[in-house]
Amino acid sequence: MSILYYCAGDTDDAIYNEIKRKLPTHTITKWPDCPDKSRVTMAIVWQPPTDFFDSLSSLKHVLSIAAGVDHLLNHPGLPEHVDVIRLTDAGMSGPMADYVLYGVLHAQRQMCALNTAQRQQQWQHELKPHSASKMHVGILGAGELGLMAAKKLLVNHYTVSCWSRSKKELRNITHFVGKDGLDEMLSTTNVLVCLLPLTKDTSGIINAALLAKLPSQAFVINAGRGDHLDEQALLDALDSGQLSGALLDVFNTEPLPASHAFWTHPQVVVTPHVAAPTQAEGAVTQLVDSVISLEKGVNPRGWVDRTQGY
Ligand code: NDP
Ligand code: OXD
Repeated sequence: MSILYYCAGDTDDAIYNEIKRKLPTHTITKWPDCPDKSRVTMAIVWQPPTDFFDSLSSLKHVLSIAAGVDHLLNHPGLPEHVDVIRLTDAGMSGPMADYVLYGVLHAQRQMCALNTAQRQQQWQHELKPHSASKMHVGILGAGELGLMAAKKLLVNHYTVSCWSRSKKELRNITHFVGKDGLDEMLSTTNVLVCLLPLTKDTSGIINAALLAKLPSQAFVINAGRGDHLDEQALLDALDSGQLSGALLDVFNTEPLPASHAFWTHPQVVVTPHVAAPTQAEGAVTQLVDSVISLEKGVNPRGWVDRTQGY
């Protein structure tokens, strides 16, 4: 069994070294070092370079060191027959739920307006917090991350709805499916949270038409992928007062270009794709379990449906 590893931006090799320690009898090499590419049957990757898959003629499985697999499914070199496995939770749901709660609190406490008032040295005593139960949070995506965020918000007394592709019974959460369901959810959503995977169906979903369906002065949190959002439409909606603010972790171009309007916009909070970073311990446990399952011919957690794109 020969495994090829590549993790863009990895500075300390913690995941690589730990996988090697836990799989001592496997040949694991870090791209581009690989004595015999034709023997590689598995790859463990995050954002592999364009020529990563060249000459991997025996490759069967690709394991993503991330929950999202758009970096793989949009890769021009990914062979069609190869199975893709992603991280599911692996310690990321908790930090993501915290991030969403932070954004909802930002909206509830009117922090965008208060920050502006502070910079202008204005004592705006009328900028009082909204009541939690009257804050309707609508989450796009009811998967590992969306549901954990929903539960955290419920504990904090917010009114929570979720939208997903398949129907679900969720306790204390109003659940919507389909286009009509989405429109119904949007009509009462004060804080819209995007925790969808990026697929052909979800790309550009947060556009001008969708934003216009939200109540006036709504707030947007995007921690899914940058391409879920039409960035100009968001700026226009902020300018018109349709939106009161946004918390954004992911962008059309990452790192966010220095000239981008988001950096200095008083109603936008920018975070550099750190809402829920891959947690080394959880990731290694899941990646190693997946390798062992695949060797036994058992499908691991996180099996990606390549036709659906997630
Ligand atoms: P899951 O696959 O567990 O959940 C995805 C959810 O999206 C599911 O509920 C699914 O519906 C729903 N969905 C997919 N396509 C559609 C559609 N066309 N219409 C309606 N609903 C749809 O993914 P995770 O929760 O683990 O992760 C979600 C995304 O979060 C990742 O793909 C990644 O892009 C992003 N992410 C961002 C991070 C960050 O730090 N910013 C960190 C980790 C992940 P159904 O339940 O019916 O299948
Ligand atoms: C992920 C991410 O998809 O970190 O895991 O964005």
